[in-house]
Amino acid sequence: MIKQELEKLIAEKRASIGVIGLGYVGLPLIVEFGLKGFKGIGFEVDKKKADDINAGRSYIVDVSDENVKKCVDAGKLTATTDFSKLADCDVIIICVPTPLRKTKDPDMSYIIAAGEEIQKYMRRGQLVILESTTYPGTTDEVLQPMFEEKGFKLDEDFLLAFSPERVDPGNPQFQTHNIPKVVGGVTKDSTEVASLLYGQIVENVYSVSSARVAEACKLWENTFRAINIGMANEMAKVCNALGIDTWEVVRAAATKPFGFMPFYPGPGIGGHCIPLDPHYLSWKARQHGFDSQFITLAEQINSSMPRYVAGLVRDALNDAERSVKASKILILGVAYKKDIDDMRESPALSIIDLLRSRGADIVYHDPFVPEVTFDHAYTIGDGEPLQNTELTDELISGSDCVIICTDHSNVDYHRVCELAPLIVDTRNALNEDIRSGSKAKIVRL
Ligand code: SAJ
Repeated sequence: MIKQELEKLIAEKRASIGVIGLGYVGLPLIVEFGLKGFKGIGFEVDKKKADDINAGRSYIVDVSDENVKKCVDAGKLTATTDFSKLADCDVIIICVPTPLRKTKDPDMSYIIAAGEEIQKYMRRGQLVILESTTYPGTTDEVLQPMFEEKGFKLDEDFLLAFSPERVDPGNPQFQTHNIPKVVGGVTKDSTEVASLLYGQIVENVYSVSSARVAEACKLWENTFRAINIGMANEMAKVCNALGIDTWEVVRAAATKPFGFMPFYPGPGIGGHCIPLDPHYLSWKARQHGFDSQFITLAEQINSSMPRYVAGLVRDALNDAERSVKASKILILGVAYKKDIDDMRESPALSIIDLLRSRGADIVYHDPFVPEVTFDHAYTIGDGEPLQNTELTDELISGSDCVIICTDHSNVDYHRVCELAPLIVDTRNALNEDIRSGSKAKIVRL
């Protein structure tokens, strides 16, 4: 049985770690192993990424060049596009994207491609772990047969587990080493060896009884967020209809020291996790004849927010006896959440598209985002790319409406309030102190 062999290699830090996919999950992971003395081989389809890493350069915000260089110089990290080197790895961890198709069905092509590469070079004695967020059953229904059809037997020739990634890019408090790691093997041996492995780099490993439990755990975490954000967005619509300050209500509710967790309304939800992950769960549930209504409803509410915001803008301009058509609109902040540069599924894309389609003249300012393109998969949006515009006094005062889509910290909102005639604030960026001194008419979610 290979369990003992792998346990010895791991305990003695002689296990070589292969990571397929060196993005915001894979790169921090392989560097963490390298810093702890394990030899890592990173597998990428993007040669530029591999070259950057071998040159000691990081392209991921949470990973320093210094740490990449330290691992490379110590011979603990090489990156390659040559997947035949998978045969040299005792452990192989898959960290590839799991996007949705246009039909909102899971796109398993990246996981299958990684599995096929592993299958091609598999040898006796390897532990394979999937980290990519996916529906419960992927590890044992998709990956396990790929390896068994080559004649490899689980527990005798290979081990197989799932461990959800919990990377929160840019989070200063929680990094790889101090985020509890859930680990579930397809077999008991797989769980135990995978848990031993992660225990080398993570302070708290939480083992569960199967890969499916671990897969479902991750989806529960992120579906929880999507549904609660959906509730916050619906509460915003109700509060607006009742003339109640939404943000004051949720701040008051958050004083409850138990049984409540604040979520906040916004212009919609963006990112590569929350808008997508719940659909992996609902898709799998549908395969078993179950329609997960909460996920569907949350998605309907969250994806209605860009149109709701465009309606607030239309009504506010109308009150100023202006039409959306030919209005000069400045979008302040376009990234999908504050203080990052990530545009994936950003609701700002939909808001820009909706207003541009009604003839508005749109410019944006976002200190993190030099250019906005409309080739994103799941948001409304097409048309010409936009370039970041400098936030001058003239730009603000010359706008008919300023929409705060993302509340980046490094914007002077006092100045915006002094100069703008009309502001639609979708993020409560303008607190009471700023609002009190404002000459602008301010509309809030
Ligand atoms: N959002 C709201 N209201 C909220 C919270 C978020 O409108 O109360 C919006 C954000 O503006 C954004 C979207 O939802 O557009 C997603 O925001 P998020 O805070 O969930 O951030 P993400 O997408 O970076 O989610 C990641 C996830 N991490 C992993 O999957 C490993 C998520 O599980 C984390 O909880 C989240 O980071 C986090 O807490 O930062």
